[in-house]
Amino acid sequence: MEIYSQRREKLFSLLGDGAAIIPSGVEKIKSFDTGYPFRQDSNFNYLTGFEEPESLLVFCPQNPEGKTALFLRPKDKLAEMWEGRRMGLDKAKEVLGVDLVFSIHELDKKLPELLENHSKLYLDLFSNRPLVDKALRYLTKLAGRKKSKIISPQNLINLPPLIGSMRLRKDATEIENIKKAAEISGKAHLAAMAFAGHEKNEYEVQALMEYIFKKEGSQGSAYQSIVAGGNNANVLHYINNNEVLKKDDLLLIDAGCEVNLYASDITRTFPIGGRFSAEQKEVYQIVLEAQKKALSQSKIGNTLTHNHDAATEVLVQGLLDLKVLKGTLSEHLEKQSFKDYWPHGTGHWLGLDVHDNSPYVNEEKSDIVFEEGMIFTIEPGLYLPAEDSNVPEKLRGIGIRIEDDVLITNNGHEILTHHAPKEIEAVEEACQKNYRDFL
Ligand SMILES: [Mn+2]
Repeated sequence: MEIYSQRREKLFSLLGDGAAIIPSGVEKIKSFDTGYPFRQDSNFNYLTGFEEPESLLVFCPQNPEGKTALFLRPKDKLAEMWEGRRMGLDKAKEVLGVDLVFSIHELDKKLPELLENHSKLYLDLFSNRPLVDKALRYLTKLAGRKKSKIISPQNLINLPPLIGSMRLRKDATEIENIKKAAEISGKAHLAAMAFAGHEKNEYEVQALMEYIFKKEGSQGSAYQSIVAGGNNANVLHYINNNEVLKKDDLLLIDAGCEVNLYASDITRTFPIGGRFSAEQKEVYQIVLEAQKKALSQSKIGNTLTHNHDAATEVLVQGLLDLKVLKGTLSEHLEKQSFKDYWPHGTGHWLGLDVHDNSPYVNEEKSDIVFEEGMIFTIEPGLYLPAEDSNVPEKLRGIGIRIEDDVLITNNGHEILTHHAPKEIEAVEEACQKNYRDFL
């Protein structure tokens, strides 16, 4: 709990005399009266460690009774019998280390009082409209009391970038969680390589991996698994995962689990029949080399753009060598005329969110520079759709991406997803193993 209170102190220093409200995640209906599994909001978790829905954290540094307040569900014997235990107000105050606790049912009454005498209010302005509307109603009420000498917030400021900047550098516990998630995901990818084969279905491979995610102690997938055989790999967010695999195709799998809400994000591409064909090998080597080039840029002082430029140069030269593109490297780089085959970025921040909600540029609009403790992905790919007549015939239908999770260290970087092989020989070897050894 110490770590959460340190984070709150850090956020206070960024808020100055402003107040802030951070709501928990919301339970979402799947159909009629059945819900999706609840997932706590990442920022709320980052600042409290509290797992329950229907909660709201308030920073109110000008409030004389206490500068942090938590609204949460009160104890309720009947509700708890149906839906599960609640921490309750008294225990929450003791365990979570906040100054004040209130029932969530008192929100309309208490929250406006807590916001008094703050000149500005920080909250998520862009992805939680009901909260913004509610806050505006409270502030309208406060602003109406003109003779009361209460200062009421006159400025609304978007909060997530502030917390996002704190979340850029991971502390030891966060790194440990991501490492654990990466290790479990790596094991699932190894099992998938051993298991996949001719006439198996994509969903069988998905089910095996997600079984391993849970069995090994993660809470499950960090994002929807992509299990894409053959030409399906050329649909970047292919999540249907319901087609039959063919032995001469490749299988692209982008799947990772989360541990204590921290994500891992791995992509591997391997031959369903166990051996790469000459053409598949050729394309694979280009993507692998691009990935290594980007990795070599991953050190303190560089940026994600260094990684992207390094990977792009290798990929575009590869597209020229494969005769998918014609012309010169420099003209394609200048015109960015490779996007049909290399359409996405090389990486993103990784953390509580798989695409971690942290800034990519600073206030001067220049790239965020790598510092020790930052974690991101490196995921170059080449996509050569079966339908594209500009692609040499023997290459059509090949789609390859290789993705690792990378931690910046004081002397370079550490690859957190090293458990899943990516060298051609090691991948082919993994395809020969017995998947039962991973269960
Ligand atoms: Mn990714």
